[in-house]
Amino acid sequence: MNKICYGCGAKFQTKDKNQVGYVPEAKCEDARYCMRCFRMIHYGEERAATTPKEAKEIINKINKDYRFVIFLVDFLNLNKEVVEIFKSIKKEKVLIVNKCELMPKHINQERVREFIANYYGIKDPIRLKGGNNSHGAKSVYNYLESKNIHEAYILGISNSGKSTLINDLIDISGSIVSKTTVNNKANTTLDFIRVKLSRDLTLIDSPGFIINNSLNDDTTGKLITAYNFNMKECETISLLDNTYFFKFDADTPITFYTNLTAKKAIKKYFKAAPGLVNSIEVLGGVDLVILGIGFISIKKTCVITTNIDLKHIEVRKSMFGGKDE
Ligand SMILES: Nc1nc2c(ncn2[C@@H]2O[C@H](COP(=O)(O)OP(=O)(O)OP(=O)(O)O)[C@@H](O)[C@H]2O)c(=O)[nH]1
Ligand SMILES: [Mg+2]
Repeated sequence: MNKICYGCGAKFQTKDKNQVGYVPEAKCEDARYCMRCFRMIHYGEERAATTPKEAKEIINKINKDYRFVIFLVDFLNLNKEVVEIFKSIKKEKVLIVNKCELMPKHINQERVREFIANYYGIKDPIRLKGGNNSHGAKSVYNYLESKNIHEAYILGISNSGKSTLINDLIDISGSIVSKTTVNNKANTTLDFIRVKLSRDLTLIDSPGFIINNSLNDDTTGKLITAYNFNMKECETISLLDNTYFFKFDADTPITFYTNLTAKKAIKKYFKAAPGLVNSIEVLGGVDLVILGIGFISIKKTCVITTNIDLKHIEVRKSMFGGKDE
């Protein structure tokens, strides 16, 4: 049997219900989707795959190919590792920073684009896209048309919206081909899926890259929310129902951006917080990027102590600006 699932790209198999690509023997002839995708599409089930495809395997394949690359990351998950993966793709490519409609409304997106190019040293074109609807996808469609690109890979970080983009482009092009599976958990797409939208445009969906030092293996892609706090000297905040703690040694306003849901995404914490053994000194106007969780924008210079191992944290200049000394 050589068929692959239109939803996730896994090869069909009829032997093991618990492995990817399973379809019941009786349905095998006509099935377009494996059981896992069928259940995600029709019953809204959220199921992560057990083992994501290796980043190296994807990059090697792409670098041997001739096609253009569209690379997606959502602005919440932009970090050095993602940029390194992007730069390791030695092809003509464009970086699409997605879910930008969720940025605070006062943010000048053109400045964010310039910031990303300068701070991360990206020479390739960068485009900000927002909205999982045809409006956001139309700009990508127009871009491909203007560059005369007829075939492209859609690569990027898991859960960044690659399959959604393909489905929106299917709608825009008026094609009736089967849609790919979209889900708010990571690792939905399991292998490459070639989608021929028209005579002039073929796109290839791909499994997402997973961030190595991510603190979160349940990247449920809910809405990104911004939480504002005024920290006073020696106050502590706890994140995500008392999982992570940050103590500030000086007064500073902060904003925490995350798409993770918790009863208390962030709150002030007045007891002695456990495990505050790692400290970082930051200047005003930086983001503390907590891999897999989001980022905290910090306005003023301070020393922060935390229970998080520093390999999960990156300090960068603030993406949205706003030093407040
Ligand atoms: N807010 C917002 N959500 C989006 C956007 N694009 C996609 N999403 C949501 O992000 C989640 C992941 O979308 P997918 O298209 O499955 O992401 P993917 O990159 O294909 O993920 P994998 O196949 O797991 O690598 C879904 O809940 C989408 O509805 C966007 O532009 N804005
Ligand atoms: Mg996908």
